[in-house]
Amino acid sequence: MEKLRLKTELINKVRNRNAKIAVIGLGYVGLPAAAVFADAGFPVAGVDIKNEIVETVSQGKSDVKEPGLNDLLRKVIIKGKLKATTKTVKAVKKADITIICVQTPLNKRKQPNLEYLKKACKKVAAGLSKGKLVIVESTVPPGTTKNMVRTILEKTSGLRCGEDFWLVHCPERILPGNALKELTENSRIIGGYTKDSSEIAFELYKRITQGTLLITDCTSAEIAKLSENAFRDVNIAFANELALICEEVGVDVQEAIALANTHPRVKIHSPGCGVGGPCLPKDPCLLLHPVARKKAKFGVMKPSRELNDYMPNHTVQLVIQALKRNGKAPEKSKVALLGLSYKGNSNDARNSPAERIIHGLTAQGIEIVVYDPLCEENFGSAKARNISEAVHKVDCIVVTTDNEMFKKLDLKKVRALTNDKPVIVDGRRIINPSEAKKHGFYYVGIGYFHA
Ligand code: SAJ
Repeated sequence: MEKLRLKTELINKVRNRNAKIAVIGLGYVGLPAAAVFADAGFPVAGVDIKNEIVETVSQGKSDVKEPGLNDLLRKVIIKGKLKATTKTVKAVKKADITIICVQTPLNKRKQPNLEYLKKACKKVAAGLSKGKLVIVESTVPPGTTKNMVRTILEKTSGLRCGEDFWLVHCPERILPGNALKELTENSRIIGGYTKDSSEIAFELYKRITQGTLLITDCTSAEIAKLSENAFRDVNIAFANELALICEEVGVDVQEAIALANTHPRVKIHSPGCGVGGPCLPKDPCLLLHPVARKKAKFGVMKPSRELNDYMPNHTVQLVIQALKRNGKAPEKSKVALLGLSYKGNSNDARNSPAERIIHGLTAQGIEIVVYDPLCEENFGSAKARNISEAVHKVDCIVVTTDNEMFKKLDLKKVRALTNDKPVIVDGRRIINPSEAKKHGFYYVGIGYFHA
């Protein structure tokens, strides 16, 4: 009876938007989530162990570069709906609902490092009391919520999951760079440890998103989340393998994929010079974690990951071959690399293929100048202030992201600034090969390599 009373109480608080929320981890996932819940009217405590983050957020600012996020933060901080703090246990004690959004990176051996999550869970458990809901939004290996998270919460608090408190895995699904829109529009998967857990979380997420709310159990939610990114990674690997085949047989992979994609049930992704970011390179490894010792049977996701990981090296090889074919010694050549972020039109340099390409080219003694007006990173290379400065007296231009501005390069103007016999290595296939050739470039692209 008490359980039902506590559940009804919490649901009513959620419906009245006065359920207090603590969001643990104010990074790329937690901070936009905290701001959106606060904007929906909930009193939110944003918790981070880093003082600098708490200070910045308290001033209504953030280092997480998401369009619209600073404006929203300012609004909810001024309204008093969002307060940032370093005190996890205190914030959890006051909260009715705690949402864990800490990072779950890979270690050097590409195994999940769950230390941040464990520490967060211990602190959450120390502040836990009856009638509360704990939500894990962090991306985790299958089984983590119902095993590791539940066990830590129960052991440290002495409470029983599903009886005294509720537990849900509600994976984040936001596209970095479009977080606010996706948080309020995307469908969400609600993986409850019990039916009651899902019911309460359903009421909560209904208040921030117009998307459909899909109810399941914790582990199905974990697998679904991981498979979204693993599917994308495998699909891109397939496109990359096609690109390598096309380079061998002298076919343009872009044309081949466009033709194949006219079939109503085919949707091949785009090949490229690498797959970066915080999610795609990591999530297949988390998904494979439970079967890590049975490697032989699982031969799709791991080789796909390896192929995608190889693409920056392949791009380096294309640059070297193209320079040599044009009578240029790599160690005496200068390359302009356009695009530093991990994907186009983004300022985010996490796991960027550009970094590996820069290191590979530098190792060959190639001089590099980088250019990306959207991204602050330079990966240790000289950085040009504009495109003219970038391509001045270079032997080769390597395109690493599909930024809108790189698609509109004035090839005639660029050609007038480069050295003789210039090369373009198009890592994103955004430059028209005929146009490039017309303006006197030797054009090489992923999936378009002519010996
Ligand atoms: N890429 C390709 N070819 C493609 C598509 C992408 O080479 O056809 C490359 C991009 O250049 C980039 C990398 O893949 O380097 C990843 O970019 P992305 O746009 O696929 O995705 P992310 O990492 O920014 O965000 C993904 C999204 N997942 C899916 O679209 C299935 C997002 O919705 C997730 O919320 C996010 O991961 C996450 O946080 O898990």
